[in-house]
Amino acid sequence: MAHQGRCSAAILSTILLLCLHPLASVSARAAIYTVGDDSGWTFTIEDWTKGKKFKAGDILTFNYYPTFHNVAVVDLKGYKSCSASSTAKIYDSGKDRIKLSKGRNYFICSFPGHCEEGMQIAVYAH
Ligand SMILES: [Cu+2]
Repeated sequence: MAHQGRCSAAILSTILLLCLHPLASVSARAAIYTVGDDSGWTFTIEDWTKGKKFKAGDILTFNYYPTFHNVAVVDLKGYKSCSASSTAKIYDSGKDRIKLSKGRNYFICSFPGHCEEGMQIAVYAH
């Protein structure tokens, strides 16, 4: 009984969160991925995308300590050079949910040296 209560509470709060979240309108078919799985958004993460098939509208969740990292949305040039332009969109909540656009999506951590240490991913969304 106690277990059941916990589960319903968890489900309820998840539903509540989803309803309150601005991305709640995303189609039910969109998948949600946690970048880096249990390790979260961290160093040497480039290979995490391997073998995954992403679709436009899928959500990437970036979990990390905002004191140490952030997520910058960059273009190919920014990805290759590990630099976020002054106009780059930066997420820094530590629990960011970012919707994939069709085509290539590039994300780096813009803290000095982190992208160079492999804190970057390139995602192709079909
Ligand atoms: Cu970082």
